[in-house]
Amino acid sequence: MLTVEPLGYACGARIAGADLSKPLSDHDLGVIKAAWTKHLVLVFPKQQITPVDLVAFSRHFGELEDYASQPFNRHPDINEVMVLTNKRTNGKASPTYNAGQNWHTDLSYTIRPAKGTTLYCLERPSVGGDTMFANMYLAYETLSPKMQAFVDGLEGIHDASLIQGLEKRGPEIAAEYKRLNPPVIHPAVRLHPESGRKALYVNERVRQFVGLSEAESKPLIRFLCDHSVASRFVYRHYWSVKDVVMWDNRCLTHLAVGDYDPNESRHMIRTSGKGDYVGRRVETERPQNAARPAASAEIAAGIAALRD
Ligand SMILES: O=C(O)CCC(=O)C(=O)O
Ligand SMILES: [Fe+2]
Repeated sequence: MLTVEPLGYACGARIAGADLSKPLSDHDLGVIKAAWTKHLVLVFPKQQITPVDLVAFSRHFGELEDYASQPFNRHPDINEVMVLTNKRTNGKASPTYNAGQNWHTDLSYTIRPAKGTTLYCLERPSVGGDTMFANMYLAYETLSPKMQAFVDGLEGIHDASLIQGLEKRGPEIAAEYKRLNPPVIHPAVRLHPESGRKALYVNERVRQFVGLSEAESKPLIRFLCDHSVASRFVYRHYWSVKDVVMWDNRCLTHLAVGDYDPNESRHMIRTSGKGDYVGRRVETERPQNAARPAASAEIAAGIAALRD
């Protein structure tokens, strides 16, 4: 028998009584899906599972990402499993040692951002290394109606170069990451297909809004980021080894807190579900603009220069 116990008001619930190393019954899967829609972050404590079990469990919620856009620390045999670790290999720093350290939603810098993510904790430092989750339904719903109407009409440009600490992973990794992930456009507000609620889809990896100048965008992005991660919207997960945590990237942002001793191991494995929605590349904007008559392009460039 599964039990669902809320862990936070904003989001988060613990599911007790599940053994994710075994196939799930339709009934239990139904309970988990309903709890996920309601609580957004689910914690399954004390799981003894293999990477193959993690894949099998995650597949219940849809097709999995193969992490082709970030092929830096995948499991040696399973492309769908990413290894998030600060452990060094042959004296070299792990390319995922500082993953997720600014507020983000997974793979939003790709054209098909991850639907959900499942993380399994194998080792944790003695103190610190929590993960925080912010409820982006509440972030949207607590904006004033005028701001909601404005943000409803915006699209954000998500840029992998805004991943905090990307350059610290090494120049080759940073360059390859950016090459594989040119900026993409996603709506600033997304309707969640299962809950029917609108969620803010703006985070610290958004560079600018389409049609607004950088100067206009920056303070609004800052405001929305700060507003969305107010403590009353946040659940903070304190990890225990063998926790499996799954979250919904369509209505949450999250952050890995980097407050731990780098000499202690923090080691996790992860899967992500392929998104149920596809955005578009920034480049697809250009041909439309380029198609304008030369004279108006010149005027537009002049106005753009004044605006910036
Ligand atoms: O390591 C963590 O706590 C979370 C890292 C992260 O952002 C992720 O797995 O998507
Ligand atoms: Fe993440």
